Amino acid sequence: MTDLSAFAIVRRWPAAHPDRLQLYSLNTPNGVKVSIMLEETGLPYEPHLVDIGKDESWTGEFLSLNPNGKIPAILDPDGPGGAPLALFESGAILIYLADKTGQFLGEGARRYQTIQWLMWQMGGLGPMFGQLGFFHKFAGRDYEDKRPLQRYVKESRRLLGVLETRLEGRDWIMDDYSIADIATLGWVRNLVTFYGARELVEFDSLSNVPAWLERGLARPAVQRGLEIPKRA
Ligand SMILES: N[C@@H](CCC(=O)N[C@@H](CS)C(=O)NCC(=O)O)C(=O)O
Repeated sequence: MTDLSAFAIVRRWPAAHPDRLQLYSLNTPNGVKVSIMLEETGLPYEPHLVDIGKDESWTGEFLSLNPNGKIPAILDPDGPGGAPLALFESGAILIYLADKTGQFLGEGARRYQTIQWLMWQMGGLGPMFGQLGFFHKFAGRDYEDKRPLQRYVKESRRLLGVLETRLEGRDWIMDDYSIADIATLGWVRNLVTFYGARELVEFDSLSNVPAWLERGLARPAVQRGLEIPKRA
């Protein structure tokens, strides 16, 4: 049996199946990227709920795996060379899981272009939508100065426009379904549902993005992944 006792995180979130990949997460837009990917690939894994509402990602045990204090993170008992591998940052985890399973990334030029769109999500769409959420739905909503909100609304609309153009004549960001779609679907869904920003970003003026979102949400693995791990 695999021994994960050297990893402090298993003291707070014990592994019932230490031979399986351990996922420490919550079903937020960043968290679901990894659960969707795991559901899509069929890799056996054990999800652990890290309740960020209770600051559990800032505990010593979690920080021992991710010093950045954010979900998602994984611990794969069967990493490169058969040694355990701990990883954080959802984009890095997606690339790792794609390489491990040989799925949803491709080779040659296609590999780099997929990573390009993944980085676009990681560095652009995710952070900008997140700021829009802060200023539209959360604490920033009460700020008198509306310029920060306007800035993030404008940038979110622009990014949606980039996606709209990219999806012209394509079902998926890279033609075939890839980790670029897996990274982006949960964020776009969150923007128009949980953040309540559908009208604000003029989502219904788009056609390719809504059709792509619907296509993505129809995938059984996406539906399952969106619920894992869920707060009790
Ligand atoms: N760039 C990171 C961002 C992760 C992130 O922002 N996670 C949020 C949830 S979506 C979190 O853990 N927030 C908890 C906190 O900041 O206290 C990634 O993609 O993994």
